[in-house]
Amino acid sequence: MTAYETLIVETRGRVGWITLHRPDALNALNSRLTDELGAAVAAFDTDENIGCIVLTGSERAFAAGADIKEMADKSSHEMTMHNPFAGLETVSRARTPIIAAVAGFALGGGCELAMMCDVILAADTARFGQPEINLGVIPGLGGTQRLTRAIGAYKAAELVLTGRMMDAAEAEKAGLVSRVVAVSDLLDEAAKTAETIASKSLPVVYAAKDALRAAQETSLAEGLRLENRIFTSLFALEDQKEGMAAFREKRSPRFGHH
Ligand code: CO8
Repeated sequence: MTAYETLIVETRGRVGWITLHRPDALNALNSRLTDELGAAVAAFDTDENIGCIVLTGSERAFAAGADIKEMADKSSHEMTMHNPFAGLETVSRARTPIIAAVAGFALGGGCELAMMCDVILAADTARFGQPEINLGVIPGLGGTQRLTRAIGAYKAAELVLTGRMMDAAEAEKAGLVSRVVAVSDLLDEAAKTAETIASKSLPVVYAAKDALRAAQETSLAEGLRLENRIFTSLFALEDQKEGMAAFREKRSPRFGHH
C-alpha cells in the first residue's frame, strides 16, 4: 500500500479507513495532505471490495482548517492558478459513501471537509465553525453553500459572519451532524455504521448516494425524476432480485454487488 506522510490509511474488511495525521498542526489541510487525501479516497473509490470509507482525525482535532501558514503569503493569482485544495474534489465527487467521524475542532476547511462527506458522526467534544472571517477571508470550500443548505440561511449567516464555534449538541440540533456519541465510542460507532453500509449491495449504495446528492444540487422536480429513473433501473440488478427474494423467504439477503 502507498506510504503517506500526512495520513494513516488502512483497510478493515470492506471499509477503508483514512486518519488525518498532522498532529503538530491540528490536522491543518496543507497541499501535501489534500493531495494525499485525494489519492487515498480515489484508491478506495475505485476498489470494488470497499463499500464505505471512514474519514477521521485525532481526539483533539478532525481538522482546524486550511493550513494558514502555507496560505498566508500567496497571491490571488497563485491561489487561482494552483489551487492547493484540488485534491479535495475527489472527496466531494466520490461514489463510495464517506463517514466523517469528528472529534475536537472541525473549523474552516475542516468543517467544509466534513460537509463533503455523506454522514457526519460527531463526538460530544466536536466543535464546528467557519472562522475565516477572522482571517480576512471567507469560506472557500463550501462553507457558505453546504452549511446554508444543511442548517438554514440565518444560522449559517450568523456562524460565517461572526466566526463563532458550535458545540456538538448545537450542531446536532441545527442538523449539521447525523448523530452525537461519546468521544470514547466515536470510532466504534463509525465502524458499525460503515460496516452496515458496506454490507449492502454496492451498486445500490452508489445509486442511493447519487439520488441523495441530487437533492442538494437540483430542483425538486428534476431530483424526483432522477430518483424515479434510478429506482426503476435497479430492477436490472441481481441484487434487487436477491433482496426481494430474501424478504419473501424470510432470510438475510446475500448481495453479490451486481
Ligand atoms: N493552519 C496552520 N496551523 C494551524 C492551524 C491552521 N488552520 N490551526 C492550528 N494550527 C497550529 C498552530 O499554529 C499551532 O502550531 P504551533 O504549535 O507551531 O504554534 C498548533 O496547530 C496547535 O494550535 P494552537 O496552539 O493554536 O491550539 P489551541 O488549542 O490554542 O487553539 C484552535 C486551537 C482554536 C483551533 C486554533 O489553533 C485556531 O484558531 N486555529 C485556526 C482555525 C482557523 O482559523 N481555521 C480556518 C482556516 S482558513 C480555511 O480553512 C479556509 C479554507 C478555504 C480554502 C479555499 C481555497 C480555494
